[in-house]
Amino acid sequence: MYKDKKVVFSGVQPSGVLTIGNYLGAIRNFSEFSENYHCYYCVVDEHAITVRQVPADLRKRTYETLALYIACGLDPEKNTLFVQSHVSGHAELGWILDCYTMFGELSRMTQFKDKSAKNADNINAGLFTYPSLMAADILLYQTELVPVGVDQKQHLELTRDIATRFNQIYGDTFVVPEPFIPKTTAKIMSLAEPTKKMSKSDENENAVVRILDPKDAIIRKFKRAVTDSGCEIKRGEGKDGIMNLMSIYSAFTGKTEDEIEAEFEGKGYGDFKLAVGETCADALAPVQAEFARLAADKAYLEDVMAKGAEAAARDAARTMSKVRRKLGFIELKRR
Ligand code: ATP
Ligand code: LTN
Repeated sequence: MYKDKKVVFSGVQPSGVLTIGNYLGAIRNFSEFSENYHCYYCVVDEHAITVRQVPADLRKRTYETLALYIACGLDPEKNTLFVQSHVSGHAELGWILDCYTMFGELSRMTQFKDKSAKNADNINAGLFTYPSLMAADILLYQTELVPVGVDQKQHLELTRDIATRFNQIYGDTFVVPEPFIPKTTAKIMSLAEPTKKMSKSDENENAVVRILDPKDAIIRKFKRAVTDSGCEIKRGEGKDGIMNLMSIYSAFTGKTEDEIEAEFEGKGYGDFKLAVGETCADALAPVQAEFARLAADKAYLEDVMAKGAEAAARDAARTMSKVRRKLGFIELKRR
C-alpha cells in the first residue's frame, strides 16, 4: 500500500490489564519497527467481546491499552494507534473473509478449543470465527509483518491461507503476511502453572504479573511462583517454573541463560525469585510512571484515537474498494 515502506500490524485485546507476557511477547517489540515500517497498532475491542465483557470495564481497558501502547514507547506521531471498532472496514472485511474460511480450518484452532473449554456457557459464533476477523485486521492494511507471541502462530498461518486462497480466486488482492515471533520471549508461562501460557484473563491473580502491578505485588507474585522441589538455578527436564523465571530475568537484564546459571550458582530459589521480582519491577517502573501521566489525560488519548482512526480508515478504504470490485459488489456512485 505504501510504496516507500512495508507495513506492520498488530493488536492487543482490551480484555484485562496487560501482563508481562503481552509486554515481552508483543508490545515491547512494537517500537523497533516504527522507523522503517508503516506501523498500525490496534486495540482490538471487537475481538474482546467474543468473551463476555462488562461495558464499563471494556471502555476503561480500551483507554488503558492505548495509554500502555504509548507508555511502552509507541509514539502516536510515528505509528497509527487506533481502536478496532472505530474503523468499520474490520467488521466488513471480517464478514467477507468468513466466506473464504472453512469450517474445518476454524475447528482446528487451539485458541478456540481452549477458550470454549473455559467459557462453556458462551461458545458463540464470534469465538469460532475470531480468526477471520483477525485475518481482516491484518489484510486490510496490506501487512507484511505481524509481531505476536507464539500462541498466535496458528492464526497467522490461517491468515496466510485465507489471503492466498482469495488471491488465487480473484487475482492479487492481499499481501500475504509473515509472523514476527521473538526468540526467547515468545511464550511467557503462568507463574501458577508453568506449563500454561500466562494470560491476562486468568482468574488466578498469582498466575499473572501485570504491567501495572505495584512493586510489592510483583515481588510477592514471583516469590510465590510455582517451581519444582529442586534447589539449583539450572535448565533441565521438569524445571518449567525455573526456566520460565530465567527467560523473564533474561528478557529484563539481557543476560544469557548461561550467565544466569553462573550468577546464581550456589544460591537458592528464594534469592533467584527475589532478583527476578526486583528486576522486573524496576524495568516496569518507567512504563508505569508514563502510563500514570497519560491515563490522567483522557482528552489526549481521545485525540490520539481520533487521528489514528481517521488515518486507518483512509488506508482501509483502499483495500475495501479493491475487495468490493473483485467480488462483484457494485461500488455506489455518490450523487
Ligand atoms: P486473553 O487472556 O484475553 O486471551 P492474552 O493475554 O492472551 O489475552 P492477547 O490480547 O490475546 O493477550 O494478546 C496480545 C499479544 O500478546 C499477542 O501478540 C499475543 O501473542 C501476546 N501474548 C499474550 N500472552 C503472551 C505470553 N504469555 N507470552 C508471550 N506473548 C504473549
Ligand atoms: N488474536 C490476537 C489479538 C489480535 C491480533 C490481531 C494480533 C487480534 N487481531 C491482528 C495481531 C494482528 C490474540 O488473541 N492475541
